[in-house]
Amino acid sequence: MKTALITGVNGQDGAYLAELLLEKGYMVHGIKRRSSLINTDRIDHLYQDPHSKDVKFKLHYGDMTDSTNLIRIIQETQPDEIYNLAAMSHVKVSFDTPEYTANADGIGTLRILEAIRILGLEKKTRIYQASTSELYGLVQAVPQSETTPFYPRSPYAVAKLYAYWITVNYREAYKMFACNGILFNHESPLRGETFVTRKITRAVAAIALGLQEKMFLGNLDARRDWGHAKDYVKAMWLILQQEKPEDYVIATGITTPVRDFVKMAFAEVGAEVEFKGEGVDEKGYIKSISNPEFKFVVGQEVVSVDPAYFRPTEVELLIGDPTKSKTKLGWEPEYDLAALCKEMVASDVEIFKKDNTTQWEHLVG
Ligand code: NDP
Ligand code: GDR
Repeated sequence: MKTALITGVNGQDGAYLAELLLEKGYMVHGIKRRSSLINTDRIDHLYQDPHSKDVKFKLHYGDMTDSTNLIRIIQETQPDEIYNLAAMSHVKVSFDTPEYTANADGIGTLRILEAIRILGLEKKTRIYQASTSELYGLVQAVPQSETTPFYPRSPYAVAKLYAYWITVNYREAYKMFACNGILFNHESPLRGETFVTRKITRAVAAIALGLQEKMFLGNLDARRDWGHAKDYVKAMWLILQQEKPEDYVIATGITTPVRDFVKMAFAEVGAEVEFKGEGVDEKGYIKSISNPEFKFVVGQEVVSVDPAYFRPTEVELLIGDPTKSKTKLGWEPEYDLAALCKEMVASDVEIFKKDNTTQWEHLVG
């Protein structure tokens, strides 16, 4: 039986990955930082009573900013594979907390790599680093592949650039099996509420049920290559099962503007949206309704632009080239954007039918 350690186990990807590795028969250890309220909703279905025999899923308190804690957990768990998913992962928020982001996302990765060296686990433990399409930032060339130059555009992306290169450096310097997965945006019903797809699907559900009048968004022109997190955690696992440690782009190869995702999400609840105006004056209106179950009104203004959501420096266009992962890993996504959007809207409609609180909708993100 293999042992895996997942940092950020209660995040979107951590939850899907823990489920996948448990299905594969792994002993799974997860690192979770202390919070004032228990925030394990995404992994509650995987919970195993630590008092029972044969526990296969165990949580440990830890933090990416605490080296001694990470060394102790790695020493205790002796993992065959570490998936380093923990990070302050919100690009806009990284402009507000740049130093913390550098510490957790950049130096945090170094702490894991150094822990492996200190404990003499270079030959035993394989490491997956959660790298990101945000590294490409200001467009140099499209589609973006493993050889496209980086030009990060946020404190988050700059921190992740350090993490990317320190992973490559430790692989070369100490012959460690350390790999970067350069993952493009991936979403799911478990996506954090302040990332744009989930913000949209939640707002569509709340508006459809008459709990909210409209949503405020930032840059509607930004284009992203969106996939499903469930498909992307399979790629993480495949990357660590190869003979040689290498870096891989994981993407769908299709890019879509934020504005079109808004239209797709409204279409799921039978509302056609049209956009009128330009720049900060652009708005989305209900043009027609085909499902009387929901509370839309033709002509209702359902989307406004709020510049508070603009980023000081933006990443306008991401479109990945997954050729290497498809040919070398044999990776193939099961979901397309339409199926992803459908699942997210349906999930949020169900959530709001049970619990109709939307009070923090406009706070951040
Ligand atoms: P989430 O934001 O959903 O999860 C991040 C996890 O990291 C949470 O469990 C969070 O804990 C934890 N965390 C944050 N800071 C610390 C810290 N200092 N110490 C310990 N744990 C911490 O992100 P995703 O699951 O979406 O992404 C996983 C990783 O992949 C991240 O590194 C992200 O940057 C990267 N990535 C994500 C992509 C995406 O589209 N989803 C694309 C490319 C890369 P808490 O719940 O307490 O906040
Ligand atoms: P991103 O994801 O920054 O790509 O980072 P996000 O969903 O936050 O933004 C995508 C694009 O949508 C635009 N946008 C808005 N974004 C948010 N959050 N809120 C809004 O109201 C809004 N309006 C428009 C953004 O400007 C942007 O262009 C995600 C994270 O998961 C990172 O951790 C990961 O590394 C990258 O994806 C790949």
